[in-house]
Amino acid sequence: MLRRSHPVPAMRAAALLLLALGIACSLLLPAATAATQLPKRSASAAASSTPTKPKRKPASVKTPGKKTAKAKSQKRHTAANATSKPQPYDNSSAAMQAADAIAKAQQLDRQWVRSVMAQAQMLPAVVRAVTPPAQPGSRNWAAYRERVMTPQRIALGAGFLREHAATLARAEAQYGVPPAIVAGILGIETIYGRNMGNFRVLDALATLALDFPDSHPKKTQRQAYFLTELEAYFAFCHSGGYDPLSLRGSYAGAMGMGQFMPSSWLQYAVDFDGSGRIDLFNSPDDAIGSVAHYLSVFQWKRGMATHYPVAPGSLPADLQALLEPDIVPSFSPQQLEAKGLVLDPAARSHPGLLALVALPMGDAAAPHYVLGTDNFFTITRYNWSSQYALAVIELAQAIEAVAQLPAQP
Ligand SMILES: [Ca+2]
Repeated sequence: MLRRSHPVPAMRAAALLLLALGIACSLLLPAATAATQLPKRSASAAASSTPTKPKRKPASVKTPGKKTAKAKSQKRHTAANATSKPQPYDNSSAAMQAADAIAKAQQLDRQWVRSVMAQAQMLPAVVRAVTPPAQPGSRNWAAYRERVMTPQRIALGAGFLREHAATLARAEAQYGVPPAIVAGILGIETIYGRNMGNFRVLDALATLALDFPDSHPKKTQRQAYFLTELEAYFAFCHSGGYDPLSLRGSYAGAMGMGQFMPSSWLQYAVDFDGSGRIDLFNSPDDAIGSVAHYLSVFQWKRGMATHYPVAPGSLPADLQALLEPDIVPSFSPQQLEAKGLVLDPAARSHPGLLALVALPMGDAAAPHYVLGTDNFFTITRYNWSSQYALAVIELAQAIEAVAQLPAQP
């Protein structure tokens, strides 16, 4: 699902070349970032609220130039948004212009791209999925946690840890990411590959690239992002030998066990089972290696804690300065103490900067706070949400605890 992003202050902003996209990060740049306005998107199939997958920024896609017929077809499609039936793009000049731009940018056969685009459909369900609710609810960490931390997800995760222990250990040795964190991400995203999404990826991306809802406050940015993902999708299918008409994923076009967007698949996925091909749909090994590689690229630090608890009574009266950097680790333990926060011994000796992360608990209760480390921030590069990151971490802890119990016969 599309998630809301945290406004990451520009201070530490540095690298993700996200430019126009909405969600994705781009070239392996480290994370600091310009996330300010970029939402992360991710559209996880299984998680319920927000995650989107990481992604990099795509090479530029040409915006279709001519506008005459385009305006007409856009009008037609906009009208179609109100209907509940899929609308084919075969007579859409905007779709054909996008196809031509994609073919040119990726040096693909123009007729092939056009013929595929002509078979794409505008899906009203996808438009609805990204349309802001008339009455936005307030975020509630407790409710989100309850929704994703189900006994089934924990039990299946313990089984996943055991079954793939060797591969997870190999990924940790190579990339430094603990097995349970990798499993936690796959668990939140798709329940370990059990729910990878059932939208045709072509339709989802075409819909978001061509018919993104006008009511979304970041429509321009998001639509541009999805156009780049649509372009990446064609490149991905062409280079990987996939039929663009057959792949299925989330409503945002995220694919496979780890819900990688096309650009992320192209950039960060790895062949971890040595088959000679990257298959995030059917190869748990490739999914494990790819998730660990992604986190590694985004600066996962081997052996570092993800966060430290914050006792309710340990907060100073004035939190403004502490919360200003949001989830970007910006304060040393000593600086936090100087600002009035009471740290436990582990946090006090943390070798790096920390962020005071507030997780809203709805309108009625005070937020839940944790001190996030650089590794907490890295998890949010997978999906730009502190709720998502803490859910991954807590699921990881839970499945690790269950996996260590004697195996059931
Ligand atoms: Ca493989």
